[in-house]
Amino acid sequence: MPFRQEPPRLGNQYEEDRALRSYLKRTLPPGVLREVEPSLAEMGELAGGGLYRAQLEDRLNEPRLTQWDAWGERVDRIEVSPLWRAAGRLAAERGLVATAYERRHGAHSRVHQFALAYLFTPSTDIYSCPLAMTDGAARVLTTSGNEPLIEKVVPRLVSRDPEKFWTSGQWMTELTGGSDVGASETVARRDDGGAWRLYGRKWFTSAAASQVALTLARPEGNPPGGRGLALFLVETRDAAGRPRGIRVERLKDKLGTRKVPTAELTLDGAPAELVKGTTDGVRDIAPMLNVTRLWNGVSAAALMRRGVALARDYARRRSAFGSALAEKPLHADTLAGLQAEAEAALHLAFYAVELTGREEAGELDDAGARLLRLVTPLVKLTTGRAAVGVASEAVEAFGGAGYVEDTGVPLLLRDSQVLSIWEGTTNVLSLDALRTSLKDEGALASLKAEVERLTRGARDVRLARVARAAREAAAHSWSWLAATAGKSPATLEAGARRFSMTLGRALALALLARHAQWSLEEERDARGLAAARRFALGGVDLIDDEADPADAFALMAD
Ligand code: MFK
Repeated sequence: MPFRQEPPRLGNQYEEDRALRSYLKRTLPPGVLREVEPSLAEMGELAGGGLYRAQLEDRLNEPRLTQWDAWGERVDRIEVSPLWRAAGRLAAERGLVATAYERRHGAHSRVHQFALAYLFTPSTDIYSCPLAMTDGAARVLTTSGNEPLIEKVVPRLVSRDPEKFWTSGQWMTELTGGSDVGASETVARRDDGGAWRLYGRKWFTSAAASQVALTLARPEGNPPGGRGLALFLVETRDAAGRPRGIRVERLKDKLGTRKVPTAELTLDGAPAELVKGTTDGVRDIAPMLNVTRLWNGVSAAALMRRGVALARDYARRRSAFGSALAEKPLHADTLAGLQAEAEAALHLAFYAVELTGREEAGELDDAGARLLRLVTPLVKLTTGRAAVGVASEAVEAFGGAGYVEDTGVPLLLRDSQVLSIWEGTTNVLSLDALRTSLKDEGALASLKAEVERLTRGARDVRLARVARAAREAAAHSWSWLAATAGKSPATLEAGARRFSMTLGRALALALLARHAQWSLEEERDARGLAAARRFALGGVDLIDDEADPADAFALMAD
């Protein structure tokens, strides 16, 4: 018999995900878990079965832009791949956005929705992007007080009927700045009938096939900066499917997320409706950013999980030097490190999901809301960076096969790389977390208290070292900020990433410790303990009290 290498296989991605099931068992009341579990098991079956096969078959398909029809008419039609068309239908039917707004299970509805998203995401080539923005738009609109827009658009965004379901874009990025949104140059002008029209160039608009988009523009005469921008809703096409005052100049040729039709757009009199006031657009769109950052965190955890699931299965099917890779201590040790990072990301992202659900259900007090404001960028930046590292290791775990496109494995790395870039890069979010901590000492104090509370319950002696590491790292963030703030703005800014990453990893470790204790007691399972101990080994406290920004500038000099 010639040698034949079995490819990696996936089973039911819900049934096989011990960490997710254990988390849900601890978090959801038994009655809620019983009600939502069938939907998760079905999604898990699809994600490891039909959807995964469709994803592999769809590998070479990409979105297509047709700018002109045969008779010289500008049409700017965007067609997405077959997998994406199927994903759109499925997302509507399974309520990937709707679940959060129907609120059948009150605050727990967000946990249900994001558990579905976590299972759906790795098999649908970042269809989570339009869903994230749609969710963010629904959140902004429902709290906007703009009744006509709420009535017209929100039922579409939260529909379970694929024929009615609309997705929303989030057009923010311009040539002048992806991060510095206040530098936007798009202008809003009233036409003769008094309606708003937008003129400008949007440089990087994800999921450009959406039916509506939230975007920022500067009403003529407004001052520069974020305050001078206003938030608008654009309906992208007329009833015949023609673009409304919008030209799609080209689709972006990106490293990853290649199924996402990301476009450069020219707005040339695009009709738009003001969502709230004529100023403070950045502040008005911020709730959308917080929702999409949540999706980013859950997507990061989900892609990490997929990398580990494939690498773990492959390790059982691949032999080298006389035995299966899974039996090799060093290979097992490497994969265990990835599993610990994935479990940490799961707990961290879902912690923010839980707070969001409680906020929306009116169960969060002011201190909780301020804690969530700080936790959101921490979750996004910590999980986004970790996802890139885990994906790179997962690719390597396949040896040369992981570097070959038709295994489907390289996709993991390419798609993970975006998670630390869009919706705010690691550095921009680190600065956001730093600013929030300086502006609201109470938020940072709540976070430190949360780490202490979570670790206090971790009584098992084997968790003592872990709990101490989490508490000391959180306390170090606090003392570094107190010692540095007001002394040297450059030292403060240069240390923002180490400060934020330390807070993010300290919170993740505290959450792992709390879950490990519960799992030891309730499930008689020591794997949560192993995850916490292993995650701690990867380093938590990254702060350097001696760091001098002059060193960085010296290193960067010619
Ligand atoms: C897989 C799942 C993910 C899928 C989604 C993918 C789609 C990809 C689409 C995109 O990538 S869209 C582009 C995303 N772009 C960004 O995320 C921009 C990153 N830059 C920032 O976040 C900057 O920090 C920011 C633009 C907000 C800075 O702008 P400014 O003009 O200097 O604003 P400033 O002064 O910091 O904040 C203005 C107001 O908003 C302040 O409130 P006040 O007016 O009351 O003082 C802030 O407190 C408030 N604010 C800012 N960020 C907030 C916020 N409030 C709540 N939450 C936030 N996150």
